[in-house]
Amino acid sequence: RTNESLNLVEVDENGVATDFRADVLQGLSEPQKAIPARWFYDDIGSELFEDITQLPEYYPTRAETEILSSCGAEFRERIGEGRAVVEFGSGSSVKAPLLLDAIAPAAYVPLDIAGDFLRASAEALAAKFPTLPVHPVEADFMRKVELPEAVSHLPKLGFFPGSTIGNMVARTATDLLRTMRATLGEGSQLLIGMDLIKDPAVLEAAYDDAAGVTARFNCNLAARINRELGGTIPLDALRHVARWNDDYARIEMHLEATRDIAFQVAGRRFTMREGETIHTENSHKFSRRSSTLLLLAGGWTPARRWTDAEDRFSMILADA
Ligand code: AVJ
Repeated sequence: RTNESLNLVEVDENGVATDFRADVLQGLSEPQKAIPARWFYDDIGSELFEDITQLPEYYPTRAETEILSSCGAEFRERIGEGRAVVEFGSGSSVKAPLLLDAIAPAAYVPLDIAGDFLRASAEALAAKFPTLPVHPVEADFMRKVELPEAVSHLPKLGFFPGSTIGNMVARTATDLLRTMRATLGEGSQLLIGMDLIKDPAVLEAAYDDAAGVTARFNCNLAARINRELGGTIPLDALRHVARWNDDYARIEMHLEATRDIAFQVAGRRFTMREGETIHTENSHKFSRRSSTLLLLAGGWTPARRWTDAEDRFSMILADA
C-alpha cells in the first residue's frame, strides 16, 4: 500500500466513518451529551463554515488574513528557506496562498480529512502556483501522518491557521501539538493561529450571527446524524446556543431541546428533557501567556508572535 492509503480514515461497508458512529453513540450516552466538533465538517458543514468566515460578526478569518497579508516580509525573515509547508486541516486552502506568496517554499502538503474537497482545492491551488509541487494527503491529523516520499528530505513548516487548536481541551491540544511534532520531525517550525480573549459580547455575536448561518452550521450536525446514522432526531426541537464560559475561557456551542424529545440513532434510543443540551463545540480563546504555556506543553517553543491591528487574533511561530 502507498503512504497515502495508510492515512485514510476508516469507513464501514456503507462508507460511513466508523469513528463518527462511535463518537455519537458514546457522546449521546454521557450525562452531558457531547459530540466532538470535528464531525461538523461533512460537505454541507464545510460549505457552511466557508459562509461563516464571510459573516460581519465572525472576525477571526479577517483578522488572521490581515496578519498573513501584512507580515509576509517578517515571515520570510523568520522561516527557514526551502521548507515543505504542511497545512493541517487545509479545507479549501484559502489562507495558504498568502503564506506561499510570502515564503516561496519548496513544496506544499495540504492535509485534510475531507478527501473530495481536499483534492479539488489542491488542484485549484496547483493551478495558481504552477511551479510549486503540491502533494495532498487525505488523513486525520489527530494521528501521526506519513508524509509523501517526495518531501521526506525537506525541513518542514507546519501551518495550522484558523484557531482550530481552540476546539480542543488542553489535554487533546497538547497531544495534537506533540503528534504534529512527530509528523514534522526534528528542526521543524510551526505557524499556528490562536484567537484571543476579548469582550464576551463580541465573542458571542461571532458564534451567534444575525443571519443564522452559525445556527445552521450547528444544526447540520444533528441533520448529519439523521442522514448517516439512521437518526430520527426531531430537528425542529433543537435550538442553537452559543455562550461564553469565563472559567474555561471558551465559547461553547450547544443544541438545546425546546421540548422533551425521544429519538433513535443507529438503532439505539435516546431522550432529552426540555432545556437539556448536546454540547457540540468548544472554541477556546487565549491570552499571551496561556498560548505560550499550551505550546510549551506540546513541545514547541514560541519564537515570534504577530497580532492584527485591533489585537483580536494572534499567529505564533514556534520551533520544535
Ligand atoms: C474552525 C474551529 C476556527 O472555533 O471559530 C466557527 C469553528 N464554529 N463558528 C471556530 C466555528 C462556529 C471555528 N474554527
